[in-house]
Amino acid sequence: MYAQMVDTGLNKVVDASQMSPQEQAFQARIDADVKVEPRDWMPEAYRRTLVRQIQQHAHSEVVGQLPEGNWVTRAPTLKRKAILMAKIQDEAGHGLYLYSAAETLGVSRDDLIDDLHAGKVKYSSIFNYPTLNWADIGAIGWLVDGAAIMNQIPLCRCSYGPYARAMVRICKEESFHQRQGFDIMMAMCRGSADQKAMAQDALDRWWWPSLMMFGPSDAESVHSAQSMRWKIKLLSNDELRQRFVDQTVPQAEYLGLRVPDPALRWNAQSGHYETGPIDWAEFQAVLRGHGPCNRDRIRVRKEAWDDGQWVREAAMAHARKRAERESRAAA
Ligand code: FAQ
Repeated sequence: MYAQMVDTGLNKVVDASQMSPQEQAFQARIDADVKVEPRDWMPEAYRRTLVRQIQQHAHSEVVGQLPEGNWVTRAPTLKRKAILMAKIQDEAGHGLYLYSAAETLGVSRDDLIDDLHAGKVKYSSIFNYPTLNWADIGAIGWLVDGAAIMNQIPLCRCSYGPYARAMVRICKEESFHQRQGFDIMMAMCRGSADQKAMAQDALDRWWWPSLMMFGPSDAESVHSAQSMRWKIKLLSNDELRQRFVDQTVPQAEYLGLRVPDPALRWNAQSGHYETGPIDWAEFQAVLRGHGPCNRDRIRVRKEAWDDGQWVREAAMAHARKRAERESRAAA
C-alpha cells in the first residue's frame, strides 16, 4: 500500500523451495550470521532492497539537516549554536557514509541524488514537518534522534557489511544528538512557564510523527518479512515503535510533560505502554508529498545541489591536477 516507487522485484517472501542452489547457499550464510560483502554473490532482489533502504536512509540524513538548519541563526546562546552546527554537520557526514555504502552495491551517488530530486525515492516522513520554535530543536534531538537510534542500533548487526559498519559510528553520534535534545528540553522545562509551554507544544506536535518514523504497522509493511529473512532488518516496525514508546514515556514524565495520547496507559501484565491509534492517513499523505514541508524540502535541496555545482567541479579539477602532478613526479 505504501510502496509505490521502487520496484525491488519482490512481492512476497521467497520460500526455500523456490530458491536456486546459489540462493539457498546465500540464505544459509545469512542464517549463520556471516556478513555479506560487496564482492560476494547476492540475489538481485537483496541488492535492490539494500539500495532502496540505504538510499532512503542517506537522503533522510541529508534532508534532515534542513529543519534544524532553520534555527542555526536563532539559537539562544553561542554554545547552543555551536552544538547545533556540529550536530547538523554530523548528519551530513552520516549521509556521506550511507551514500558510500550504497555505492558498494554498484549504483552511483549522482543517480541516487537525481532520483531524490525527481521525487522517485522517499526520505523519512518526519522531515516534512516544520520547526516553529527553539523547543522543536530539543524535540528533534530527543524524539527524532531517539527514534533513529532505536531503529539503527539493530542495523549495526544487519547482514550487509558496509551498511552495518557505517551504522556503528552513526549510532555513536546519534546517541550524543539524542542527549543534546533532551538537555534542551530539560533546560526549557526547568525555565519559565512560557518555556515549559513551548516544550509541551513541541512534544504535542512531534510525538505522533515520531511514532510514524518506524513505518507502517507490521500488517501493512510490504518489505519487512523478506528484509527480516535476509537480516537487513532485525526487528519489525511495530517492535521498534513499542521499544521507543516504552523508553520515551518515562522520559516525558521526568520532564513533567504530558504525552499527547489520551489512550496511553501502562499495561502491567505485558510490561509495555499501550498507545492510541496512529493516524495512518496523515502518514500516507506525507509519503505522497502532501506533508506541510515536502515541496519546500526538495526545492531547497535542489537549490543547494545546483549552488554547489562549482564546488564539485573545482574539487574534481583539483584532484585531476594533483593526480597529474603526482604521476609526473613519479615518471
Ligand atoms: N518515511 O515495507 P516498509 C534520522 C516507506 S534517519 C518515509 O515497512 P521498510 C537521522 C518505505 O520506504 C531516519 N517512508 O518499508 C536524523 C516503503 O516505501 P518504498 C531514516 C517510509 O523499508 C535525525 C514503504 O513505506 N531512517 O532520522 C517511512 O521495510 C535527526 C513501505 O514500508 C532510516 O531510513 C517513513 N517513516 O521499513 C537526521 C533507517 N516508513 O521504498 C537529522 C533505515 C516506511 O517501497 C535529524 N530504514 N516508509 O517506496 C529502515 O529501517 C526502514 O527502511 C524503515 C521502513 C523502517 C524506515
